[in-house]
Amino acid sequence: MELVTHDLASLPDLNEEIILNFLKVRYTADIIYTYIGDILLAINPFKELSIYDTKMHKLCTNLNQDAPPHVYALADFAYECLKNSSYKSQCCVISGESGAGKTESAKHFINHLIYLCLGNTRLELQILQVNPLLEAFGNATTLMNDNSSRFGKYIELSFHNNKVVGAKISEYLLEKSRVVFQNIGENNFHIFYYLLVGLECQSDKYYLTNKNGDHLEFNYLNYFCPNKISSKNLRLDLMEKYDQLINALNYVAFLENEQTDLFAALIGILHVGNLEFKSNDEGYATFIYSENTDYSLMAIYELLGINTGALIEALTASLPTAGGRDEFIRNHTLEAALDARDALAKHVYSRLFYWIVSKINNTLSYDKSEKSASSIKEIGILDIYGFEHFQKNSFEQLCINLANEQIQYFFNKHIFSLEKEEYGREGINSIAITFNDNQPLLELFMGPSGMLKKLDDLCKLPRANDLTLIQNFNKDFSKNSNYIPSKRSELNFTINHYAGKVTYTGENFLEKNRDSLPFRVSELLKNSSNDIISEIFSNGSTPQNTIYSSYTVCTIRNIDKNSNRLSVSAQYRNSLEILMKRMSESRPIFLRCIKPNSSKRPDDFNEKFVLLQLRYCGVLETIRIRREGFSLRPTFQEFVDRYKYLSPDSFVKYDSHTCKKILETNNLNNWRVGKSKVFLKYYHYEKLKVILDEYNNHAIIIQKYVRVWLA
Ligand code: AOV
Ligand code: MG
Repeated sequence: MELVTHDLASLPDLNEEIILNFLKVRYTADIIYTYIGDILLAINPFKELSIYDTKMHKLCTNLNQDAPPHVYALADFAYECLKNSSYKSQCCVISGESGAGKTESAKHFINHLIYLCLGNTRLELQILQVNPLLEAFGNATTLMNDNSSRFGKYIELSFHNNKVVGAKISEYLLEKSRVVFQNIGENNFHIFYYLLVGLECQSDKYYLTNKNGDHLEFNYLNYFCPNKISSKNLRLDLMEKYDQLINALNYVAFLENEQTDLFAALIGILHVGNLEFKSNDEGYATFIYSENTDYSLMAIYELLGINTGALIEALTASLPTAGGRDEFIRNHTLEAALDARDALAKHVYSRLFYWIVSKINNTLSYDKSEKSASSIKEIGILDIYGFEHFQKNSFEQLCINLANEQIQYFFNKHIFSLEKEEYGREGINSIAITFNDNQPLLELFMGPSGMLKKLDDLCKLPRANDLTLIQNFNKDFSKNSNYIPSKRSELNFTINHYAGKVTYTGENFLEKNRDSLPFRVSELLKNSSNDIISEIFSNGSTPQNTIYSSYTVCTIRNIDKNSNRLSVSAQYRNSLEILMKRMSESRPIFLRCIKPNSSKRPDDFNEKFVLLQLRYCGVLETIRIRREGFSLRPTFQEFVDRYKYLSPDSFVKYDSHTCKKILETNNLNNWRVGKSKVFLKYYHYEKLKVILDEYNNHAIIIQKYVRVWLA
């Protein structure tokens, strides 16, 4: 029962100040990992540390007692459990706010698992290439993180005879609105910038320069242009990322023609963003023909493989009934035409993303008939987008924060319920276990008459709009303490999240939830001459991940008319439920990432900022409960081995009687003895230490006298 000084839960005295100071001292010495019992805390260093090398890989194997707290040690523990215990599946839940270091931790965790397998197989190398690939398509620079994940992912590694035999990725709700719009200071998905630089030598093929040879500027990239990159390093960095991307695509078995179609589709999306419309005298949208838009139409024809005349028609007017049986054509307003244009870009991008994920899954899958299912064990790694709080928060932030609420709920349930269970198992009178339970908030959103249900109901009403939605929210939920109507704007509302209050704007909530693509546009894409585009818009081309199947099948029908298509929030809710179920069937491993400051600076430990995170994510509660309860829990054997000299009896056994005798003889109160462990408070430990030291001093003095006497 040695005091492990890098375990917060075993510090003898605990209050917020001590904990913070403890973490700060470690952080200043570049020790970023600390345990709290079984939970690993990681504080983002925002600088390269030499703690991810072969030496550390070696140190963190076979549950080496000398291994420091480290994400490798956590992976090693999971691997040992896989080898030696009956756990069939485990899942590493990585949480923390945006930019705290979740994605980096996930990569280190997987790297170490692969190291431990030591198979050096092609599959292992392919698994390591998945991250750069997914990050190119699913990550972007935001105000909170230069490499922010704009989708959630759960990577499951399958093991047979302790070797990795396959992997599967499930992805969660990509933030597709980023394709067409980014807030000031933010970027589009990384891939676009890699391509613009990487494909420069093939500008003609991909329509990247105009007839005069000038680089084109794209509306969807806020007119970013490779020509204007002033920093040489940035250009080199983008080029390097492009090379890595090609390498990863080759590794994960994307054929050359697939890569060409994929890049063509992506550049095609950028050209879609350059299509321009204006409103005519009757208030209807008309296409603006100019040299630039003509060029983009040509590019779209070649790259996206669709008839551009039909496209302009489909963007400026729609057929109100399925299949166009009705002769009546409804002209679009300017706003509707721009929405249809952007919907096209968003749908193509998100389906390309799911197509990539399913291709990766195909490559990494294993032949299930060969390996008996019962001997397969799994380790899953969950890396979602962290909690977000911007000045303006929209539907996307709501979905992201909701996923974080769900993970927090899972954490609470596991950590605090486990504590209760241990007391129960040991027959100890229950200790008051209180924590900030966020179940009411989840109910507010996900309950049968919760906010998401209301949102879905209104989406089905043609006359409903964002304002009526918020009015409905205010009417139904104002009495809920987690919902605060806005006094400032009638389109806003505030939610009291576990991580703090966030004000959302209801702007475009209905449309984002409907996520509609005009029927005529989806028909055009279905008949595209770009093989990937026609595949992803065709019937039955459902991504592997079942959660999206309903989405893919339904969007090819007439969106306006079909009623059985699941809304975005309904799909999201389903996918979170599936995820939670999967996680609750696994042994969880918790990794909590903490952001030391909000400006991504190294060597800057902002105490207030850290404290807030420790508070809301339940770390302080965990420690408090351990303190109010019994923070030290040696087994009978550990206790007796250490304190046997303090027993009045010369004959000791590893049982409750001996333990009680030692504690009573030494005048200690308030301890408990369970069925296999002794439950002590930190001051018991201190007192026992003093008594033991006295005993040892006496023993030394006596030995000295005996030696003198014998001499
Ligand atoms: P996130 O995944 O938690 O944010 P990342 O893992 O992307 O955060 O980390 C953000 C940045 O912090 C990285 O790009 C690195 O620069 C730095 N960083 C994180 N961990 C380490 C580490 N162990 N060593 C060195 N630098 C690190 V988000 O995806 O936005 O929720 O949505
Ligand atoms: Mg991330």
